[in-house]
Amino acid sequence: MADTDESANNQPAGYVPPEVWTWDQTNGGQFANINRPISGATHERELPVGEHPLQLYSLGTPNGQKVTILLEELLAAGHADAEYDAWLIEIGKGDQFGSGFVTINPNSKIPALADHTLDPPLRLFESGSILVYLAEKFGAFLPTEPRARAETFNWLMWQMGSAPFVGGGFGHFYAYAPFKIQYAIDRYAMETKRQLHVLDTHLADRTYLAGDTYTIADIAVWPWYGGILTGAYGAQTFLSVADYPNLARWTDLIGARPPVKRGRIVNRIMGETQLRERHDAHDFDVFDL
Ligand SMILES: N[C@@H](CCC(=O)N[C@@H](CS)C(=O)NCC(=O)O)C(=O)O
Repeated sequence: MADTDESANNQPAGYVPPEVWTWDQTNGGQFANINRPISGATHERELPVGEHPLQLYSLGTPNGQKVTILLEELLAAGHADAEYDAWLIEIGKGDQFGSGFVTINPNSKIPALADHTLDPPLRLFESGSILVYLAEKFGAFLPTEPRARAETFNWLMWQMGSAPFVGGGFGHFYAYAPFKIQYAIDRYAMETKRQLHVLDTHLADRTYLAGDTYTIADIAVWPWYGGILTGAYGAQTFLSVADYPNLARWTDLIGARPPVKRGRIVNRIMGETQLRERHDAHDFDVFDL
């Protein structure tokens, strides 16, 4: 905590943290209307249920894309029981605080999934948990050989722990905060570049993150770090992404897979190509993917 003599340097100048933090609902920022210091539902709203075994409630952010990419990969690999309905949860409108969504995810964040092949349906939240559940359920994209399996989990857990520094740290302060704070941008740009270098170094002599096999680790990491390399936050130049050629090679390799091209547009509400909801494999037919 800053000492009061230095408070003139604080942002805003003169700010000193009070003894007890209180919620200022007018503190601005892009997410001010949905951020709350408490959990739970704000309104009653049941979730829709479609005809497929898996019901996904999500948005096409990097965390959402992980699940839709895996589902499209499973379907492409012949696992017909991976058919799914992808319902749109607009987090900017507060859909994640509806009572039905909170029942599936008490943490009120996308993605959330319900497996209706079990009675009562099994609920899943946290994208890493969803990836592991689906990979184990279908016996796919998760190696059984101990070293490759351990590497898959190493990189999956790395992604889950690391990406919040990219999204909630760098992305927030570089692209979304209501004003630019050099200290915050420097801190998180440093960490984001460190993470990009970790991946680039690891991928120098491996095709995929776990070695020779494409796994749920690649599926988890690609939307975040492939996203940075291809334009997320408009930060390619700022972060000098040309410094990471091995990561660029891997980004292109994963991005060229047809199931990845399909999965990344599901529940998207921004950008050129958007499939707001997905209920049928033919929903992709209108796109030139
Ligand atoms: N660790 C979670 C993070 C999920 C997450 O942060 N989801 C964001 C969108 S990418 C969200 O739903 N935010 C809504 C909110 O915070 O109210 C996961 O991987 O599933």
